[in-house]
Formats: sequence, C-alpha cells, structure tokens
Amino acid sequence: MQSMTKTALSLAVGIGIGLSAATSAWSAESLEQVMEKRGLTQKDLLAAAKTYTPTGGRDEYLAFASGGQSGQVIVYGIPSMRILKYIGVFTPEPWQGYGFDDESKAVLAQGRVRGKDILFGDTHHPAITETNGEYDGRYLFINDKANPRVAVIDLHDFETKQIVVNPLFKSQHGGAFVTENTEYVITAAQYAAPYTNDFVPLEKFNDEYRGGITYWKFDRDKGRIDESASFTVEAPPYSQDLSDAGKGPSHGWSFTNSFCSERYVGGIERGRPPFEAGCSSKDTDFLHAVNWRKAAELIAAGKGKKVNGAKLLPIDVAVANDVLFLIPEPKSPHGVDVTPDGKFMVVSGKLDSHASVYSFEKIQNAIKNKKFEGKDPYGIPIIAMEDALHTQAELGLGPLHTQFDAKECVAYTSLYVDSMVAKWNYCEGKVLDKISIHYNIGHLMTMEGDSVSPDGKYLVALNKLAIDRFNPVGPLHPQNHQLIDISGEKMELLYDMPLPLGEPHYVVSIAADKLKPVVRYKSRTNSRTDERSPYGVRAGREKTERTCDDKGQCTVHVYGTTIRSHITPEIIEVEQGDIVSIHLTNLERAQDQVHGFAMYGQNIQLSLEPGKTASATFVADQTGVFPYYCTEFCSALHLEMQGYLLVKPKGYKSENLKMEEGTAYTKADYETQVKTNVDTQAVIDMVVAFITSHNYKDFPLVVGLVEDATDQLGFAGEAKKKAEAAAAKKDWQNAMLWANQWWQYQVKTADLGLRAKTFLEQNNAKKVN
Ligand code: CUK
Ligand code: CUA
Repeated sequence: MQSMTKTALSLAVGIGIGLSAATSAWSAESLEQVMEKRGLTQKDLLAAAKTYTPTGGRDEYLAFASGGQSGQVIVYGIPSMRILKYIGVFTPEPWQGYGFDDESKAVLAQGRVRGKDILFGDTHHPAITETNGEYDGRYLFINDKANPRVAVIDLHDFETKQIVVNPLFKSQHGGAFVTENTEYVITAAQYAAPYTNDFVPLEKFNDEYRGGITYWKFDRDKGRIDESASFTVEAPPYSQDLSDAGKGPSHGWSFTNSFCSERYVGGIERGRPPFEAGCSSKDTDFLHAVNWRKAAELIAAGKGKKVNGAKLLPIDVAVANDVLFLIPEPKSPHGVDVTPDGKFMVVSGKLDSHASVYSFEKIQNAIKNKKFEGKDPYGIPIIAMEDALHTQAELGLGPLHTQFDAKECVAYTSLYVDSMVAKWNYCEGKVLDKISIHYNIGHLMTMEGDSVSPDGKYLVALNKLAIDRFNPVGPLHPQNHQLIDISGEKMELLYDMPLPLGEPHYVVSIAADKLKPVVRYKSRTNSRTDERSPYGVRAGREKTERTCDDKGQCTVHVYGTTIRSHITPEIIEVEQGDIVSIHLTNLERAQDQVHGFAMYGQNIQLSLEPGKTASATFVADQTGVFPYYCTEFCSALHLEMQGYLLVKPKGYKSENLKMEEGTAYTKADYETQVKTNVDTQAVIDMVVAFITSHNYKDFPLVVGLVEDATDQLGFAGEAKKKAEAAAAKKDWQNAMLWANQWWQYQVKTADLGLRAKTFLEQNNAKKVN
C-alpha cells in the first residue's frame, strides 16, 4: 500500500483494510449499578426484557393505529412499541410525497366532498382484510368520521390507493369492519341527516333525517372498493355507532349498536336542554341486527332504490324480507364485538356497569318464531332483550370496547370511567382480573383480536389522557398506548408509548410474518395505481418536450431520472406561463435507495422509492431561478444532487453568453485523478476479495449490496471511457471532470462494499459464538 495516493488511502482506512478490527472496551457498569442509578425494580427489568428489542431485532406483531384527527395511520411494532411509519391517508404527508405528487393528489381528490378538497380526516377504526375470518395481511381499511369516507391501503407497499365517499351520509363513525372473507367493508352513519344534500329543517328530523349502514363491496382482485356494487341499508335516525360482522354461524349477518334512539335534537339556543341530556334519557338503545347477505340479494334483484347516486334498501323492504331487527341494549352503548366463534355479540353501555352478551342462536330463534315485543316507530320488529340475552357481567364503570383472548371464553373490556381493563369470562359472565391503566381508556386491542383465532399474548390499552405519564410538552399531550402482558393469569403492565398524533381510536395488529411488503417497485411504477407510469423513462432516454396549443398555452413535460448522485436533467428551461410537469423515475434497484425532489417556491416534494415514477405539475407563473435538489441523504454526494429550473420572461433572447467554469483543470490534474482512481480500484478489489471469500451468498442483504455495487462499478466504467476519450482529444477540462465522476462511482462501490463487509464480519462472528 506504500504507493497509494492520500485519498485512496483514507478510503482504505475508512473501510478497515489492513487494520486489525478494533476491540470494544465494554464498560464494567453492572446491572445492579444501573438499576440503582435509575431507580428500577426487578419488575421493571422483567418488563424491559419483555419489550426491549436489540439492534437489528424484529417485532412479532405489527400494529396499525388510527391517527384520529391527523387523518393518518401509524404503524408500530409489538412488543417493542417502536414507531415504524406514518401512512398519509386523508391528510397530505410530505415525507412520502403524499399530497405533493400528481399521483397521490389524484387519490386525495377522490375524497373531495361536494366539490371541496377535504385535507384532513378523523380516522377511527382500521381493519385488515380477512380470509375465512383470519387476517390475510393484504389490505387495510380505515374510515373518516367527520366526512363519510373509507380509504384502502395496500399492505404490499403501505400506501393509500383509494378513497371513497359515502353519498348518503354526513358523518360515518362506525367503520371500517370487514366480513369474514372481506366481501364487504361495513360503515355506519353516526349523526342522522337527510340523504340528499338539501336543506331540511330539524323539525322534520323524525321523517326526513336518516341513519344507515353501508356495505362497501371490496373487489379482491383489483384491491379496490367497487362503489357500483355497494349498498346501504336504510336505518332510523338513531345514532348508529359501531358495527361488527358475524362470523362462523353468524356469517352473513352484521350488528350495529346505537345511541340517542330517543331521536332527541338539542338546541340550547332555542331554550332546549342539550343533546347530552336528551340522548341519554331512555334506559335502552337499539342493537341493529342485519342480514346483509339477504340485503345484497334484494339489491341485486332490483328491490332497492337509487338515492343521491347510491343504492339504498329502504326500511320497509328490509322489514318485509326479514333483513333488519332491533334488540334493546342498555344505556348509551358504545361498540359491539362478535366473539371469535361467532356465537355471541358483546355490547357495553357507557352509563351501565354491565357488559351484555347476546346470543346469535337466541336471536335467530326469536326471528324464526316471530317472537317480538313490538315495533319501533319505523315498523322494525323489536326482539325482547331477555329473548336475546345470553348473560350479563358487572364489570365496572363505563365499560366500552371488548377484545378477545386465545383462551376460550376470555375477553377484555375497557372501563372508561374506572380507567381499568377487566378480564372476564363471557360464557359464564364472570370477572377474572382487573388492571389499572393511566387514564381513561377508550379502545383496547389484543393480537389479531378481531379474527376467528385471536393470539392473546399482548393487549394494548388506548388511553385518552396522558396527564402525568411523560415529560410535559405543553397543554396538548401525546396519546398513551400502554402495552399489557396477558399471557398469564394476571395482566401485567409492560410499557407506555407516547404517540404524538391525533386521538388513536382503534388499532389492529397482525403477526409480522403474514406481511410481505416489497422492497422496490417494478421499474417505472405509478405507486398509486400500481401500473406502469406513462411518464417513466429508462436511463439514457431522459428528455424534455415543450408543446403549445392553438391558444398559445405551452406545456413542458420533463421525463427525468434520479440515481446516486444526480438528477437528470440538471437544468430545466421554460418560459413564464408554461405548465411544467416534471416526471422523475428513480432508477435505483437497491433496497432503501430513496431519492427525494424538492423545489424552491413551488410546493413540491416527491419521494422516489426504487423503481417509482412520480410527477409534479405546476404553472411557472413567475420568472426566476428555482433551485431543486434531492431531499434524502442518499450518498456522499447527496448535497450535489441538485439542479436549476430557469423561468425566462416570454420572448427572452439568449445574450450569447459563455459558461465560465469556476475552476480550470490541466493535464496534471487529470493524471493525479487517474492515479487516485487506479489506487481506489485496488481497494475495491481487496473488498471484493474479502466478500467473495466469505460465504456472502448466504445473506440476501449482502447479495443485494453486491448487485448494487456491480451496477455502480459499471457506471464507473462508462465514466472512465468518457474521461479517456476527452483526454485523447487533450480536452483536459472534461477529461478531469469525467475522471472525477468515475471516481464518484468508485466511492459508491466502495461504500456498498464496506456495508457488505461489515455485515459479513458481524454475522459470521455471531455464527462462531
Ligand atoms: S370510538 Cu374512540 S373510544 Cu371511534 Cu371506536 Cu370508542
Ligand atoms: Cu438522492 Cu440525495
């Protein structure tokens, strides 16, 4: 190595060639000392050991949490509770380019309500697609309560693909809940309103305001909701709350609880007591039982009607065909949860200390024997509570939502007022255990707890208040997700996770090994449609086209690419008033080799994952100089990954100026650079020798790195040829610059080699141990 140039030598040192591996001096602090210093108990240590995930470790489950008012979905791992991703759903999310590239703007535009952009969502209940009642990990649905919308997220890339708007509802709290084979995604209205967009006075509430339950048809092959095959079952103006789909014996039915069946309309300003007084005066509300399979048949047979462009099954048709029934449920219920075996429905009333367990079999018997205690004002038959009830259990104050364990008959119910979780037996109506949480729990969630075979193991309590749990960060506190170990007889609190987004109403979790997310897109993919983008280009085919229509409006399409460490094109020239559409394809194939694209003054930020094509369209209405650059620190020369948009005044005539280089290079500069490159190549060869002599093919990650390094070395070869061609012409300026570009590719090759080498060293060391 004596003759090595300085730059190549520092590179060699950097990648550890010729140096003995540094031995790490492990600090001698003992576990006891750390415990004492940090005030930890044995119990804390045990909890830490159950959740701590060492570097490189993976979680057993992935959780998808609603982001409440943030309009997003949060992904985190269980048991580590490490946040992995925020998915932009109803809200722009710049890191992912969501709402900033043309492709995702088209998705958000699907969510317009009555012609208006709605750029927030109140997300409540995520649901994973199911096959035979098991989570299959293909898609995730989530509803927007504020605007009656449902989004479809594809779990092959964790991106939002579709938003549908319910044309009948003006709110939609109850959703999303899927049927056993994801035939339908169920949502329910909350605040009754007219189905049309017309003004209807509140005095006509009973006759013209309506609730409803919508069954969105999911097309599994396309991975999209089919609005034309979706329908709504008309419901009285009771505030339909949450639903759950039947399963097993109750497959084909769904259940929706309600509150304010008093049909009270507030109006403090009219001298009337407020909503909260009038909506909780009766002792019971109604559980709605819907035979959705029959409803679908009736719709298919043309028995429905079209209202506001949507298919509706009117109450009278539903009643005449045994589709819709009501069952009283105690005081201001919130939520309904079908047991994993599909035999029972658990409902809890916020103002009643019991959980009520209804029997599907008893409900069916009452229907078969036409045993009803009466009809509601809309003619819907009411099954008496005692004819439908299996058992009730006194759980505590403010019971809300219920989740299930792997153990037979075991359920967990959140107690909002008590700030506790109750573990109980729903077959026998017996409380088994209780644990305090901090504070005011809403939903709770067990692993795969909505499926036909919950895994138990962990429970997450989703708490409304964080008060004293974390370091104060101002009057707005984070949310608090608390992880509880439910594997034993007694529940054990393990961990508090602060979540700094909107209120997380509900979370679903799935065994991580059921998810198979991709690491790259097929070349030139529009990730929002999963089709090849017409705007994608291959390396070397980059181009800029300007066309003008007969009114003189010109449009510039830029078909560009990104690759470490340059954007092609680096200069874009347009005229003031042009519509500019920049389409960039990330040519990278390597895992995690993302580039971004941001531009001054145009509200543009693209995220270009390997293989993706994304576009930004804007009007160049102001003249000027607009730098753009890559927003991901993608490589050593990331800061140099830049360019200029030049917006020229109309009719601008070039002043015949000459580019003046900041630095002029000589033959000697060129030769020094070539020497560095030759030495660098020697370093690369050493790394290659190391990798190829160390069973690298056993590690897919290293194989990927080697592939990428080979690509980079190929680019180095092309630049080398250009350098030599310029040198042959004695064009030392370009010879030197291309020689430098050749070296840049070598550095990238070496960088990848280093990562591969480190990985092999660490993992082979592990094997030896
Ligand atoms: S809701 Cu928030 S605690 Cu929207 Cu499911 Cu019950
Ligand atoms: Cu690409 Cu930074």
